[in-house]
Amino acid sequence: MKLHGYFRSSAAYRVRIALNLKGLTAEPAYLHLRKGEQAAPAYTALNPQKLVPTLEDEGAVLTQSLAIIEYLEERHPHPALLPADPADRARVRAIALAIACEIHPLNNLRVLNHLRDRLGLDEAARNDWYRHWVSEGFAAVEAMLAGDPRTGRLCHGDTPTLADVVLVPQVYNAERFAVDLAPYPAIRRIAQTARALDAFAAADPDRQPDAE
Ligand SMILES: N[C@@H](CCC(=O)N[C@@H](CS)C(=O)NCC(=O)O)C(=O)O
Repeated sequence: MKLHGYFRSSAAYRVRIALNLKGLTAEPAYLHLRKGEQAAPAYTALNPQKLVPTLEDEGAVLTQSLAIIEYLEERHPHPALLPADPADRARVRAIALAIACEIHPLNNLRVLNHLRDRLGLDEAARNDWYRHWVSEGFAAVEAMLAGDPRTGRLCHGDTPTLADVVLVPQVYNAERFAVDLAPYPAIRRIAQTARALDAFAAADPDRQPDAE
């Protein structure tokens, strides 16, 4: 397997965590997003969206981190990242999607660049945008976690699921942009618990060979 990514890409970070949880290794290939390497023709031939990550496995070229993780789940079912019960699976996916679909795309590098280059927003305004969407999204995720008895030491019970795999990278990003996380005690507690696990710790952006 080969994983095309970037140390700070939270979508690639999700896939690194999932690979580690499943005891899988992928040869890394690095693209420097701030230098625009995701737009190079050799890469867009693999990923026409010009986004990381992309996973290559046995001739298959896979894009979109959640599709990649579900592929890994199907190919390597143990340990499972989704619970057995359909309603529980839907809950775990809903937490993951609340982050991956409702928070992350609004704060992507290309969105922040557009706010700067086309709409003329200065850094303070861009940071305000960033923090607004994380805060609004995290308020909802906090309610989903704090208000549900199925929440345990982690998002769903005590073993890592897809929800934790998506939550931790978003918390890392929020910290980088100095989002106030005080209003989200369940998120903070769960992220701290998950990050202490080897699979999460080894996937941390600051521990990747391309980290700056
Ligand atoms: N929904 C996609 C999001 C991928 C994505 O947005 N990747 C970011 C890094 S986290 C990226 O490549 N950004 C490049 C850019 O904005 O130009 C996924 O989950 O794979």
